[in-house]
Amino acid sequence: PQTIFRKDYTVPAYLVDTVELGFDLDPDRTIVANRITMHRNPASKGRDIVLHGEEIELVQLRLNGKLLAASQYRLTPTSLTIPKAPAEVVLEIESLCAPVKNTSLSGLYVSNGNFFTQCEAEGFRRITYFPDRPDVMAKYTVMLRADKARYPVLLSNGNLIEEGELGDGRHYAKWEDPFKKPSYLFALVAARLVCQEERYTLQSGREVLLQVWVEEGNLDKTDYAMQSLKNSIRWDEERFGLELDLDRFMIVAVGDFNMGAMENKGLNIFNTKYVLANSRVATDVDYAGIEAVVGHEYFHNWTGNRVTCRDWFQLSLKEGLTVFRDQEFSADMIGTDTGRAVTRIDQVRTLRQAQFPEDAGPMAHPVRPDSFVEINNFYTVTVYEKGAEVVRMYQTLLGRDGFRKGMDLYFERHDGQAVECDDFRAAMADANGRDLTQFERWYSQAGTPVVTASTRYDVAARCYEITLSQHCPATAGQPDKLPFHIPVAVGLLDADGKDLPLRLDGAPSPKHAPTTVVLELTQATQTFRFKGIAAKPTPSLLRGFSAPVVLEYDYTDAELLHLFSHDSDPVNRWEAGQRLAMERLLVLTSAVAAGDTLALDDTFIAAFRNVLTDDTLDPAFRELALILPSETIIAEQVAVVDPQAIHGARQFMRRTLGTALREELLAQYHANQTPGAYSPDAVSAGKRALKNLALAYLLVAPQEADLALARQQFEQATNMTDRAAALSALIHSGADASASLASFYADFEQEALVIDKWFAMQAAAPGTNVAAVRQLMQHPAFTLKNPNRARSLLFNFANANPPQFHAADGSGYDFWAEQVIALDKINPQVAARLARSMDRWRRYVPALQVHMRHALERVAACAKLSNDVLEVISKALS
Ligand code: DPP
Ligand code: ZN
Repeated sequence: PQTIFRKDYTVPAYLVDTVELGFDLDPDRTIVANRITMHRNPASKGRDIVLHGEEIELVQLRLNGKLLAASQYRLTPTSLTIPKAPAEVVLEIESLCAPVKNTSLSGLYVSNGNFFTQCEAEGFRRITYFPDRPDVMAKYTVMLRADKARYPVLLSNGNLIEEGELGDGRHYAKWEDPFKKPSYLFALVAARLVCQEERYTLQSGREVLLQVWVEEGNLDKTDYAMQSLKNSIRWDEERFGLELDLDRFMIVAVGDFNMGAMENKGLNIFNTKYVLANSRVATDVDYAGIEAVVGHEYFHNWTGNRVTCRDWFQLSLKEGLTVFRDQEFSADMIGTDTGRAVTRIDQVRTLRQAQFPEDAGPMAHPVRPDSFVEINNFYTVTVYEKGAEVVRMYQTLLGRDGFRKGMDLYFERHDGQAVECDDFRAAMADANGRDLTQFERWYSQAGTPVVTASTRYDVAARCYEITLSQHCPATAGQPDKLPFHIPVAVGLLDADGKDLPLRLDGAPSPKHAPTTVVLELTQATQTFRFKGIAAKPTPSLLRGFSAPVVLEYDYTDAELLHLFSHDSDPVNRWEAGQRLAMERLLVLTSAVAAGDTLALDDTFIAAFRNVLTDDTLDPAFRELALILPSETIIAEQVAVVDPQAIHGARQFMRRTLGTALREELLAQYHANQTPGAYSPDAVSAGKRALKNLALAYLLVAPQEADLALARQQFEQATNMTDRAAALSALIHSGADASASLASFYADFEQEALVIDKWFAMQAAAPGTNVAAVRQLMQHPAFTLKNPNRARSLLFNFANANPPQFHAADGSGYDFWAEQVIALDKINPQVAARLARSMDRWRRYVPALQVHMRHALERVAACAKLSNDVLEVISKALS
């Protein structure tokens, strides 16, 4: 397969002014008529019109009214080229596609009998011939024709301008999008659906129509998505002065979807997982996901749609920025400082769980990649979550107001354009009179920087020095890195745990000295001096996780315990607990591997007890503080990964804590009940989280009473959060949970998203081996064709069940190879995601590596692999 390079970008030879699309929708044979007006791009020397096209059949082609003979154009399986075309062109293209056969869910496809589209990144070319690249922006008019009884609802982007009957039982609807857009934002829906709708008044007084479209039985699950949409609209007005630019905004839920959701102009299409919720079927985590994703897609309307990407290498321009915006939205919706910190801690956990490993593995790439084989493989945690961290750092460096000024300038300069990451950086720099040249390295250099701190206290001078050094490990194609511009927020705690006022040597001293300062590390090594420090303090480094780096500092246990008890920065308070746990988990892991006796010190247990029982702390924070680093995160800390040893160590620690803190856990379990009507608000959700974590700890080595407690919760739960938590705890405890599993299944058989949970919980339980997963695949409810279902069982097994996936005989890897190959025939994008589960294979103990290599080679040897899977597998093996 061909590698595409960022450096090879050229401007399009022709620009499109208008697109008129006509669809005669039929599952087996849809006719697409496409009338494009285009003109030569003065910035290009090209004279050929190059259109993309894939898996579609050309019926006829007219240029400026004249039918073209086959000799007048070149057709390949992926393109249509018209050489030496005139300067002004009207193309009329008729083509055919077969939506019902489209299992890749890219382009126009059928899901549960309804038509949907997904065009990002390169799906539009599977619908019609077109210059399918984001720097070609045009105005679209869309005519949809379909059988009225089967497809009563016909939707596309923008405004409905006409609808009516066609005779023969068919009807039509004509839509017009007043805004220029790239083809990846095109969408249509033809379906039997119903909607919840509402007229909503913008702050400007303009009224807009909001709709959430779902299948008939799901109308009782749309309230939260609608509420989240209204909150998003309000938030973007208030925080960024950005108004909804359309008269109508639609969200449509679909059960078969590769991603979370898609920001098509005015017609967002969503995975049902991020729309449907009521207390019976959705957990607190689901509710939070809906709020975040509804926000995310809505915020794309400005960051992505009004200002879009010049090319797909710039993907983070819209995704990093929009993730940052949805993170800030979710934090503001909670509104409290600890609430914000809790969301921040979640973000740090995601980075460590998924992005740091990616940055250190065979698929490592910069936030703005330099090359790809298949762009769909680059919708990654690096582009999204690390990209969001990069955007967050502007705000950390420039302040909230400075960041807002940069955003304003960005829109002033680029509204209606397709631009680059550099343009965003330039707007931030220019709006604030700052030189952000070095900051560019966050976009161009892959890998997670390591910042090493050392400190020195000078009693006589009452001076405290912090020396920061940085280095970044080599990544593929980038052996040597240059220093990054890293904001490192620090505070200093005195012996009582109070924040010291900070006065930096050489910097102007404000009247009221701050207690947190942002040090800007730009060199390989720099020393910062704090004056007027009366006694040796405890440093709180990288407060708020101010940069996506690994922070190394030789903390003593005493210092960590001090921070864990007192740090005013909740992120670092949490972090101190994670460090205390990690040190011990690493020792325990070695001990398990060596067959030594395992022990956990009382100091550590006491520190956990203190946090668990400290009622001045938010339950949501306490829950996070008591979750141990995951097995994946532990694995990233060791030189050679022995998954069984890591699992054994972590389980030992959980069991020991569960036993030692039994009384306190039970007390918290009872103290954090949430009686009354269910509400997904952060305070209630935090209580449930702490309560259910307590239950999970109790069930690591359960007494009969604990099992009874879990069964009682399972049976009497009035919401899915509590029901699922109890069931999961029961399954993980190793006790016989078959009766509960059966009753859960029977109760929720009709709720696809709940059945996903049923599969997912079993897949992740350490008692579920490969044979059991194969058994679950035989279940009538299992199918590889539905991405959510495939993910619930296969991905959870591969990514969330290390002791079984890494079974010594390699059976987990054989199974993985089989499923990657099977999925690739159905849906390459989903297959390639599963293929990523083997990214870190070279870090495992040699005996496992042999099996892993074998499994990778088995996939690689497959005759017909998609580019998606091929890229992932060949990078893993290279
Ligand atoms: N652009 C979508 C999103 O991130 C994914 N295709 O919202
Ligand atoms: Zn996005």
